[in-house]
Amino acid sequence: MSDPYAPTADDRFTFGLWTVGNPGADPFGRPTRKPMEPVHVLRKLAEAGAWGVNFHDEDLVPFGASPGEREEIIGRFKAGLEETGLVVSMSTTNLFSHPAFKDGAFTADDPAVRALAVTKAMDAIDLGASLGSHIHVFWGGREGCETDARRDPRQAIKRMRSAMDFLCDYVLEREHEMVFALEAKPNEPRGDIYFSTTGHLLHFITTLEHPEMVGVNPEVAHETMAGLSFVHSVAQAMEAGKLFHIDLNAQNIGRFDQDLRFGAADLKGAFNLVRLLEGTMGGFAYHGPRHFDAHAYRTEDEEGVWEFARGCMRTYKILAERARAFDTDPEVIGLRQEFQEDFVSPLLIDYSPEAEAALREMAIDPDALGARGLHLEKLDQIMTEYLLGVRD
Ligand code: GLT
Ligand code: MN
Ligand code: MN
Repeated sequence: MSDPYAPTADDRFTFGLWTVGNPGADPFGRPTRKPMEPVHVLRKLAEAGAWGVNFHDEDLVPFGASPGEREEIIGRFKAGLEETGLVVSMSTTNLFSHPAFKDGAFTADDPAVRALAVTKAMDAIDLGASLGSHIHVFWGGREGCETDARRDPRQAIKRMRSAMDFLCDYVLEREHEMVFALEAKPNEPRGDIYFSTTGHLLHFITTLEHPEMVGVNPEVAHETMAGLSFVHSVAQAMEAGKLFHIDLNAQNIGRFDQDLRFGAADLKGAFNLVRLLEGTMGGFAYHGPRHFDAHAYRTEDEEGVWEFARGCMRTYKILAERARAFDTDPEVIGLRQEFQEDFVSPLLIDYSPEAEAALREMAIDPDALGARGLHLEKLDQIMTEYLLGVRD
């Protein structure tokens, strides 16, 4: 029998060149793995069953490459895409590595830095578009500070807004079919990063000139670093029609940005996330790329990297299968349906004196409501047993 967990193109699994290509350096130690050629990454990703690939401008074309080198690199990469059938599902701009961006890119106080950042972003957008990307991510890793002594954070917000407005107009002018997905993180590498959570970004987007062109790219690790429920952040983004992209990985609360293999921590959180994305929980599913923004442990050699990549996809598919089983279990359906007879929502659509009167007339006994058991212990235990594989 064929492996039911083998990834297919329909799963839309993607990896960044910087994820599987991560050489294992950390602030205290040098790389433990050799850099990988982008075309080699394409071949190995295709072999593992991924659907797409993502990159920062600099993952592909090193900063400062000559026009000739640039053309040669892009040509080779294009040939690699054709050979493997992988799509470019997302592109992004590296606005954090170069020392020029040490105090921010779009939000920097120095106007020359802001000009450089916007120009670099336009070039990265063009590069992505030329290779088929329809989503451009902005992760403002350096958009923050260690001290608020100089920059008024309101100024930073305004600068970010004008950069986004400018770049949306640029995309429209160039007639690229492209949207933006903004990615939040509370800290690291800056002491504090502006727009620290997905919720902050969801509001910010409503203040843009082209809010329809801009959504979010929540990352498991980043929301978890803030001590928040990733599932709830993603749900809010979906409900707002703003989940344009997602960065899947794993993270323990209170740690540095771990970017662990999907499912390597908080399996229950991952399970509920997959229920949400796959729509087994109810409501609509997410149809965008399922991107693993994670990397292999620093202890691994290249074989370990591909083990890691296969693990991300396999765990997602196992969780999706478990999610379908859980959400179609008659006992689960019964327990979840307890409040199906909803006699209040229709009254709450619009205020009217009649609706008010109807609400006031209901003979509701608060003590009876308070005393009743809600069977969530039972439901949660069933969920645990599905996750542990002892219930089908
Ligand atoms: C960087 C960061 C990721 C972002 C990437 C996109 S850059 O690797 O840690 O979370 O998604 O810019
Ligand atoms: Mn990310
Ligand atoms: Mn991360």
